[in-house]
Amino acid sequence: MEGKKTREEVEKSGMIGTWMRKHRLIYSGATKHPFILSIRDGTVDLEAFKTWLGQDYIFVRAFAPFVASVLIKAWKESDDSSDMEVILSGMASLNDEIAWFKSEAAKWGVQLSEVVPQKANQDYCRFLESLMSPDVEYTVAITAFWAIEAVYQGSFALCLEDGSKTPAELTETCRRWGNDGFGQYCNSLQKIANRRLGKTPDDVLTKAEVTLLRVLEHEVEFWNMSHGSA
Ligand code: HMH
Repeated sequence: MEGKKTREEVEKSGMIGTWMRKHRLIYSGATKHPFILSIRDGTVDLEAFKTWLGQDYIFVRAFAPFVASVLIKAWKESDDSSDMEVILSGMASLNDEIAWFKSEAAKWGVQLSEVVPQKANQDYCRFLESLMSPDVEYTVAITAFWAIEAVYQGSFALCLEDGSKTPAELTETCRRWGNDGFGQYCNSLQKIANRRLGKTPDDVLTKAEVTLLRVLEHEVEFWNMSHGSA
């Protein structure tokens, strides 16, 4: 099978590592988006930040049921009972995150009840909903879950690196997703995805790769929307 990695090669770095190398340009397009780079260099438009805040609150409210659907799939399909704890911990942090969005929005004067989801957000939420179907394999769903979290982790971690000029009022936001604990959690999700992808039939592998690319595209569109460049 030319162009394809052997199973042994895949087991060394994991399928996710292979895909990250193969799709590194689109991945860095999602994590090093101009909106994120503007936070990092301190030139961010605070109106754009407020737009992101309100829109992401709506996104997270749709993301929670998606994570619940992954939990159900893990319970039904997983070959490792410890997956459930990792997914549950993600759900628990979403509870905290929703409370955080509310208090952060109040600080910035953003009325969450009046936020209207923009098209990129609606499209992304509809995509999440399609992944909640029982027809979507656990392996595909956990790959998407990892990618959604990993993009935020990678993006906001950049804004905390040495030399970044992130405005003080945004560092707490960046720490939410850029902190080491969130990084560890993403690594746990990546390990689960790699384990599943390492023993999945080729047709499911293809579906997972396509789904990963869709996630990255939606993430870029979400940043574009926030940045006002949609
Ligand atoms: C758009 N992607 C988007 N919002 C989020 N909060 C995350 C990923 C990570 O939780």
